[in-house]
Amino acid sequence: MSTYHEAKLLATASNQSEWPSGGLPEIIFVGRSNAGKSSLINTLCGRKNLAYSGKTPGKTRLLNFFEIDGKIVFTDAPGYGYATSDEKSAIRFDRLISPYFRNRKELAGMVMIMDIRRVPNDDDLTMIDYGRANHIPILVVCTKADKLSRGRGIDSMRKIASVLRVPMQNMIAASSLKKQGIDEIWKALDEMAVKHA
Ligand SMILES: Nc1nc2c(ncn2[C@@H]2O[C@H](COP(=O)(O)OP(=O)(O)O)[C@@H](O)[C@H]2O)c(=O)[nH]1
Ligand SMILES: [Mg+2]
Repeated sequence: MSTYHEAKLLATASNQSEWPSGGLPEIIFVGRSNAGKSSLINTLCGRKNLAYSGKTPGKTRLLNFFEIDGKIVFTDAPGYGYATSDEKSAIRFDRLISPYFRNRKELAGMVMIMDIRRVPNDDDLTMIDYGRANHIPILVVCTKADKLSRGRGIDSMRKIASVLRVPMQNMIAASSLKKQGIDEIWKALDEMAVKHA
C-alpha cells in the first residue's frame, strides 16, 4: 500500500549554507542513476511527481530536502553513475555529499536504492562507504522487484547483500510499480528516526 503524505520542498542546496535550518530527523536517499530512486520517493509519499524535480537540468547536482508530514525529512541526492563518470564530476559529487555526511547532525539514516537485477558496482561501494565511514544506519532497498520472480529476487538480493556487505535484515525488496514493500520501508524509516532522536 502507499498512502498520501504531506510533502513540501524545503530547500535545494548546492552547499552547506543552503541546507534548511533543520531539526527533524533526515534520511538521505542515494542510488545509481535510473535505479528507481525518484519513483520510490514518490511512491513512499503517495505522489506522482514529487521527486521528479531532480530531472530538471541544474537540479540534478543538488541536494533536495523534502519535509514529510512535518516529522521527517527526505534528502534526495543526485543519482550517481553517469554523473560521476569522469573525475571532475566525481569530485563535484564528493564536494556536495561529503560535508552532508560529515556535518549534518539531523542525518538519521541512509537509504540506498538498488535495481534488484543489478550487481553493485564500484560507484555503489563508494557511495555506501559515505554512510559507513560516518556510522549512519543503512537500509538497502532493492526496487523493481516486479521484474523478477520471487525466487530470483531473493537470489539477487543475497548477491547484493554480499557485495555491499549489508546483512539481509537491512534489505527490503520493493516495487514502485506494484507498491510492494512500501509499508516495510516506512517502518524502517520511522525506526531510524526514533533511534536518532
Ligand atoms: N518495473 C518497474 N520499473 C520501475 C520501478 N521503479 C522505477 N522504474 C522505472 O525505472 C526508470 C528509472 O526510474 P526513476 O525513478 O526515474 O530512477 P532514478 O533515476 O533512480 O530516479 C523509469 O523508467 C521508471 O519507470 C519499479 O518498481 N518497477
Ligand atoms: Mg531521479
